[in-house]
Amino acid sequence: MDRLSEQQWRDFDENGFVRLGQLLEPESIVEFARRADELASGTLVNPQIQLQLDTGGDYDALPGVVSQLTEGTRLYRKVQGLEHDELFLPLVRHPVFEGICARLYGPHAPVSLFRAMIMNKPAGQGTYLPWHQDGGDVWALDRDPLVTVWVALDPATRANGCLEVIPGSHRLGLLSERGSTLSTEDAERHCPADRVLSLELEAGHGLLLHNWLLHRSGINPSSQPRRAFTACYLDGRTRGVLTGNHFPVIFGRLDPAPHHYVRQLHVDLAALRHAHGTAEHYAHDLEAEVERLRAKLGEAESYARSLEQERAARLLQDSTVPLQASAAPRRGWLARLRGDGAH
Ligand SMILES: O=C(O)CCC(=O)C(=O)O
Repeated sequence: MDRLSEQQWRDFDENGFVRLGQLLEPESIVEFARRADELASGTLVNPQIQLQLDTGGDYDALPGVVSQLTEGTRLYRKVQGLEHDELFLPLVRHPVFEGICARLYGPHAPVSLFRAMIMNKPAGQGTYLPWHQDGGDVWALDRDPLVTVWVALDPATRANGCLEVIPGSHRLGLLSERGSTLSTEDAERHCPADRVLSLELEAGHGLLLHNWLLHRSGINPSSQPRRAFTACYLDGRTRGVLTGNHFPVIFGRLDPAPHHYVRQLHVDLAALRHAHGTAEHYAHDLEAEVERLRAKLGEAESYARSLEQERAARLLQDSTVPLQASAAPRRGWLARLRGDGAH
């Protein structure tokens, strides 16, 4: 696993970004840039890739991502989903990026990919990207992503819309819960002109960016496109809050078995289901018993009424009929009530 030097890590901690030096050979740069253009222009079709058109300036006018642009166009802003492209996948898995993720998320943490894309500023066009941070509620994740890499596929210069950053601004944390684009007040307060640093970069060179670093980029009035590969890596346990799903794991392995806490919940649920079944059964038995006793009570009441009538009739007749004569039916009823007689 390739490693950054301790000095690079100190610079990253201090500034929120660090230069990674040359990561790509000239031949690979040409291949990657060509591939991005082919995917955007439709020469190469991959249904798992998403594309976004450049606006020529206005960030608020950006269209959504689509799977196809006008055939042959070079006026694209984004090619996204590059983990699904066989040429780009090895770049997504670059050993330098693996070492960075191991240092930031821990050597045993699985690491997943939020997105891998080409950000393009077409020659003579480009879309402004206002001051922002890469995190917050708009990202709809259950934990904050920390790390993004950015690799120039063309020389990135002030003239063609290179990245601009406020060094050290990652130490502010996320400026709003919502995240992403800064409010006008925050941009005025934290991004004064004298603190803005343009990160010019040679083609094939890379940057490591903390996701909370305040950054932006401008348009590209030059005659050359400004294409860059960028990838944001997540702690592999991260889930999207809208889907509950994990993201594709790039480094390490995410144990597919549920967490032991979730397993225990399943055990508890099974025990509760069993107890619920037993209680329901017992309740049915009790209800049946109540019905049986109600029926007996009805019988007893009607027998009591018949005795009352008999007594009243006897009184009327002033009869001397011996008591034993009416005992037999009573014994029969008592036997039924106890349940020891024939029904
Ligand atoms: O490439 C650019 O101009 C901006 C990229 C960016 O802001 C990002 O990847 O978060």
